[in-house]
Amino acid sequence: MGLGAQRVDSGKVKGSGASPTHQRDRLPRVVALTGAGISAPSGVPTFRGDEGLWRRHDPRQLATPEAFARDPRLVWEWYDWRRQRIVTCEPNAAHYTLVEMERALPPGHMAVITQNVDGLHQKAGSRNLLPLHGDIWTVRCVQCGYRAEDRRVPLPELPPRCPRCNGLLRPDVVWFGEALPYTVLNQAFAVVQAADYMLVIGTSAVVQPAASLAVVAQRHGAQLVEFNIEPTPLSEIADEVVLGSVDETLPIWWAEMAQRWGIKR
Ligand code: BJW
Ligand code: ZN
Repeated sequence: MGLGAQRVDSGKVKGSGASPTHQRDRLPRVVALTGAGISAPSGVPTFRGDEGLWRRHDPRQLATPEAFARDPRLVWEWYDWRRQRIVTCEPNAAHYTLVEMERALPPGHMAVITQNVDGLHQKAGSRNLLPLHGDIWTVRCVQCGYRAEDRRVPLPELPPRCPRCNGLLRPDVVWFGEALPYTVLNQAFAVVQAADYMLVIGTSAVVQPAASLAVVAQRHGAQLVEFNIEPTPLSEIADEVVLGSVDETLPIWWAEMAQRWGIKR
């Protein structure tokens, strides 16, 4: 999804003085921060852990601007392989639960901040979405800035070339040492500061600045709820840790909360 299509409302509900006649507006503001673990049940490889991509591949050789400058073809072979893995993957119950939450809560009360580049939140139908690390299905020219969606798998030529200036195209993702998209990151900080619930879903919470969003949310009064198959550095400060595969745990958590908040599903 292009940034222009994003609809992010960061207004606060806490202490907003909502009229009792507007019951829906009194429902909490929820933000989800998602990582590779939410897409694991869909068959998308994670980065860290026993089965993770970094077990077999050195991130410095593949996910840095220096690596791309050194060997663009090698970097593209890795991304082309990942695109071939992801293209057949479908969103799972966790992605769809976040869509259901967005539809059930008042407009602007639900946002998804994702570190994932796989496009599964978009495919599931999340609309209020902030992709922090870019999109594996978009290419960008390192020379002239040309940017376009490209869903061809496999790509016919590696590395692909810019149709405008014949410069090198790169995946439009954020590598280590690169700044996150400024507007998206600012919007992310705004929504977490307004959140009543911060759901941290399927991330090892070691990559910055994404992981710090959870801490900021909690400092601004949000309940921090973590969903993961194992503890992370955030678990110690989380208000609740829900262990288990997120495609199973998130739908259950949401069913309980929807009942508590009087939401008909
Ligand atoms: C399940 C599950 C199931 C599995 N159910 N759960 C020292 C200290 C602090 C920061 C730094 C530092 N040294 C360097 C930095 C900065 C660096 C950083 O954070 N490094 C740390 C690793 C140390 N950060 C950056 O460089 C960022 N940029 C930056 O800081 O810029 C500054 C700047 C400012 C101004 C100008 C210039 C620069 C950029 C970070 C970019 C990260 N990029 C990647 C690649 C994206 C493209 C691609 O996909 O190829 O993003 S790396 C990779 O990690 C990817 C992910 O989005 C990201 C996070 O990973 P994630 O999603 O958490 O996945 P995993 O695999 O780690 O975890 C999966 C989890 O799921 C696990 O916990 C499982 O248990 C769980 N799980 N199955 C529930 N079924
Ligand atoms: Zn170009």
